[in-house]
Amino acid sequence: MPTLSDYPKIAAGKVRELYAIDDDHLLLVASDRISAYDFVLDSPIPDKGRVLTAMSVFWFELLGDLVPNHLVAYDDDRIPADVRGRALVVRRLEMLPVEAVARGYLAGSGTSDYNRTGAVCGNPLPPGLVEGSKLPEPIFTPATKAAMGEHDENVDFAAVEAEIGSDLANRVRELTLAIYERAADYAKTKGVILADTKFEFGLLDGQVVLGDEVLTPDSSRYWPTETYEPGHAQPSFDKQYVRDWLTSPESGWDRAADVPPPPLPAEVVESTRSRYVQAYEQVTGRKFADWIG
Ligand code: Q0N
Repeated sequence: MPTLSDYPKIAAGKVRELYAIDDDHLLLVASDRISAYDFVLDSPIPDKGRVLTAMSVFWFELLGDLVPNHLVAYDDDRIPADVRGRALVVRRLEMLPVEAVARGYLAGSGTSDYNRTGAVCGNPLPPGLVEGSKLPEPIFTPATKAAMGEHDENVDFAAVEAEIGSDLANRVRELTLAIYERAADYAKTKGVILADTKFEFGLLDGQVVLGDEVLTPDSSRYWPTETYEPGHAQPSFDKQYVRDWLTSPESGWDRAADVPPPPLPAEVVESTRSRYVQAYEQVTGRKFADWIG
């Protein structure tokens, strides 16, 4: 059995890491770390890495007939014991330098762009939309990956064409919208709105392949249908207890002062862990107890 230190680390994000197994294979490891208000918190959420990994696997399987993906194995001798259940063996791809975002609802930076320009990434939208509004149809809203600590920058389709060429740009847009439609339709049957989601694609043997994690709460906005109400920011399915506590007087944290947030109380950690498990079970219809690890 290998250990993680057998593999060179080739990339690290806020909460995930990527290691090289060999020329053709990488190990994508999800940690239990959680970010909120652009900080990585000191308190890990137990099982978060396993929940998000299980969710990615569910979606890779459901979408396999629509788009090829980089998943090779989730239970394999190449996976070190201490990351079993939260690590994937994936094919090494030539990643495209595009954050491929689909939005069916207006939220976050989409709302900001709309309020300034009436459009999001060059997609003109009708007047009168508000934070949380359902869009007339899903739109492709690409972004370019910013350096760590910076925010991704929304760009228009022409910028993607300039970056990767018109044919590839069209293929990425088509795949992004097709995957979003399939996933959003599925989530709707489970009582969940998939407001938006971000994909990363790469090339393998001239084919466009779906990479990264997919349709997790870290890469997507999932809203419970039950409490959906446009006109204000929707409560986050997974992180709302964390946000509410951090911004409550109880935490003693001054968000505006740009100091790191304090550690979370045990009950906030536990309720957040439970929300991740609930999100997994509600969206996938699978029991988290059946996941490996
Ligand atoms: C890859 N990323 C960005 C931090 C970076 N299958 C692949 N082949 C080659 N490169 C990548 C993948 C994938 N997935 C993806 N950087 C390189 C996303 N994160 C992943 C976690 O670590």
